[in-house]
Amino acid sequence: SWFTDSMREGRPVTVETRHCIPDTSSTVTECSPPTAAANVSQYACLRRTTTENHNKIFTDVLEELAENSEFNESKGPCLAFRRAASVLKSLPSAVHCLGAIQGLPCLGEHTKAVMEEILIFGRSFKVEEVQSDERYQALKLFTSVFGVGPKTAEKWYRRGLRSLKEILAEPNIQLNRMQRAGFLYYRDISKAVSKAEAKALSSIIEETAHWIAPDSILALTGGFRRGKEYGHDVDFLLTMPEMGKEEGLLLRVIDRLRDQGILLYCEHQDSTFDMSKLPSHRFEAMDHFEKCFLILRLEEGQVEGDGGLQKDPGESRGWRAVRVDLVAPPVDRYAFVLLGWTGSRQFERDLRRFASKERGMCLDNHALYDKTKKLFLPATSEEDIFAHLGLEYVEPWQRNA
Ligand code: DCT
Ligand code: MG
Repeated sequence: SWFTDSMREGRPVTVETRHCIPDTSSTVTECSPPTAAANVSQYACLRRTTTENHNKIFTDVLEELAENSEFNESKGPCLAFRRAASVLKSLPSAVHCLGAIQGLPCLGEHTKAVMEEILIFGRSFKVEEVQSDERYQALKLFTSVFGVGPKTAEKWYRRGLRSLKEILAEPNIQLNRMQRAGFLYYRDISKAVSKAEAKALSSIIEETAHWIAPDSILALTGGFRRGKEYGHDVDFLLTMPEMGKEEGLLLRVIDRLRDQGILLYCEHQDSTFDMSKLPSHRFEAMDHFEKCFLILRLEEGQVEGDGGLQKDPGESRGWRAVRVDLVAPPVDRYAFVLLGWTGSRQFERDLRRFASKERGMCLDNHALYDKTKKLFLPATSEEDIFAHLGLEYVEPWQRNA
């Protein structure tokens, strides 16, 4: 209906030539055969998704619609759009007609209507409507500031504020410390972090951690572990080979970064982890391990190879600010934290959903619990966890769901 509304309103239409006219009723059979739809699972942990996305023209739009639903607190539609995008990301080739998606899981009516618009017109009027919406624009802008979530963004929007400038000029708004840092380094931290920059930061943190404890263990997690070229931050896991020895390590690393003059901002959270309180029954987005959210200063000379430091053209300063997250669990939780922090978010969501729905198990960043046998399943590697779940191992670079 969005699509017919747009036509009725006489909006300009660009028709792109496609392999077939995406009319589901008659031309389906003229399309290239469906992308082995029967083999595509509804669970991202049963799919392999590399960073090579052949269906970006659809997934970008669907993710934007998901974000809009999130702002409207429409949880169902939000999840539906995210699941649909995730399925399309796993396909080995581009979808050229609706026939090719027949039988694929998680593609609902709304998603199909959006895809149809894109196939016929090369654009989505639905998403253009969202993009031109004043509230969506404001919430997207406000939540792009480090430390600003949808709740705060909504509050500012309701006060009639529309730009970052207006927020900074409003005397009655009390920004917290994180938000002040978010505004202060906005230009830098809203720019993507490159793989070369992530590598440089790995070296810095590794050197710092080893200077404090030569046997400390540092692992890259998040998008860069999945092989992404760019990310919004760099995520690490830090621990010690002996249980309990990780206590105090993170604070010492932070102190050392400060002494080196590269700590621009630090929010440290103490551990609230208590094994005796597991398994937790309500779903928790975040884990209870000690962690910190940092902004670090990265020097030009520290970044090797292609492009060097990511900065604006004409920017003369030889450094940039970068967001870095560190989590420091006890070593017996290593595998669960590594798996949880490697993502992607959609992959993690489906891994937990699969564990619960298909195996009667409860998985989070702390542990894997068998609800039938009423016992915790130990793991020292990610492979152990996949094996407990009866899943084929999925490499980090195949988890870009
Ligand atoms: N994570 C999660 N649930 C959350 C937050 C994070 O499961 N509420 C996991 C998934 C990925 C990992 O932690 C790191 O989070 P991000 O840095 O936000 O994700 P990313 O995949 O590294 O993406 P980006 O490249 O944008 O940093
Ligand atoms: Mg990340």
